[in-house]
Amino acid sequence: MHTRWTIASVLIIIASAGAAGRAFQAQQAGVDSRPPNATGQTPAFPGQTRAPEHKSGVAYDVVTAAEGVENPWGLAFLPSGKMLVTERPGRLRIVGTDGTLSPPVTGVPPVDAHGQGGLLGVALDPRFASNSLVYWSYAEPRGDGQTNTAVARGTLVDAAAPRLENVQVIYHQAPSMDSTLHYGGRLVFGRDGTLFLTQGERSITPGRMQAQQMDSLLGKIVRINADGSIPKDNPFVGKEGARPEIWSIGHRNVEAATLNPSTGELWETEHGARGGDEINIARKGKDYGWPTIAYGIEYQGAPITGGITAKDGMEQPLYYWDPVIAPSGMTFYTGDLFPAWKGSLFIGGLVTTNLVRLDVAGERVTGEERLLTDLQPNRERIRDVVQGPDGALYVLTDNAKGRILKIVPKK
Ligand SMILES: [Ca+2]
Repeated sequence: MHTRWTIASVLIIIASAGAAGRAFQAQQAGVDSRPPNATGQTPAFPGQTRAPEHKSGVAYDVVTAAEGVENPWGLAFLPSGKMLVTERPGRLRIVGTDGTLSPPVTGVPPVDAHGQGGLLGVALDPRFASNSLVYWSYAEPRGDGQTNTAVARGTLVDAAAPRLENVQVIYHQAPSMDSTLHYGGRLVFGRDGTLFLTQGERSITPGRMQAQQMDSLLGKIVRINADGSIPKDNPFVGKEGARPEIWSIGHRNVEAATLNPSTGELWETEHGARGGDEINIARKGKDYGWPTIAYGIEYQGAPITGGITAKDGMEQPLYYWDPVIAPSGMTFYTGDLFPAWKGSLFIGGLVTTNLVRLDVAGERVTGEERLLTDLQPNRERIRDVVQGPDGALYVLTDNAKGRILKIVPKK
């Protein structure tokens, strides 16, 4: 039977081509015009990915606040204005306000610095001014190639030869795995003084499959008290077969987290595979889906698990990227130095070698901007971003000769 081309059908074809064109233009309006790695995936709601580009037009200078730090991973400001910085190979240093590096702080337990492992996140006790306690996360060697993420704390003595005293290991992820990948490692204190640790699932298949298992600490965000004991109001306390440290489940590899200054909730960003980096609000007892649901595809190109992006009982990311940024480090800007950035969410991009700025309205991302794009020629990956007490933004670059960059208003 011949198709009869009527005027009406031609008009329908022209109209639908116009709609496709407009959809393509809408995609082009995001900051990344490359096509997604996964074809045929649909966001769960409008604006879940590819927010429109919003150039804030803020003029800034980038100052090198310190250099010669080896693969810096985490940064915390001391009340003195000095910085505490971790170097992934296993050293903790104090950086003076003039940028001078202290000798390595002694007392740090051994770390396994292969692959993505080493000395990772760092945080000050909320009562640091009176107790001088600092906390750090790291890849813990367990023999026979087995490692796990761990958390230790100690009393910091900031002297000419700085040291940690009364060091205690307060948390070990279990089980240990023969993998050098996906340690997670951000430490964030909640408003109630409990300590969140973001983790990964160690990447290898046996670890990945445990992200949904309640008797495993892989692929979980955990919440502990500052002494390592378990908060009584954790969601799975007293539940048979579930680890009481668990706060939320179904995470792939979380290297960025911060408290939302308006709500006090824990916002986190996690790595996807090829496509599928996510922003989530990690809520008590919730399941963030990995590896059952995911955006993007496997590195080798196959669908992830069943190739589905949504399932009842599993949380949708509030935002995702495909292609990925490889997120590490995040902070909401609350300072006065950059009024136009107040409320923006800043996230470090490892693979994009730039700093991502997002406009956030409630629980939605409404605009995206890429800053520090001139780091690209030297492949300076951004590992962490922290707001300083002066309201400037401080950024760590992940190189053997890494830098601490300070972003200030243009003179
Ligand atoms: Ca997810």
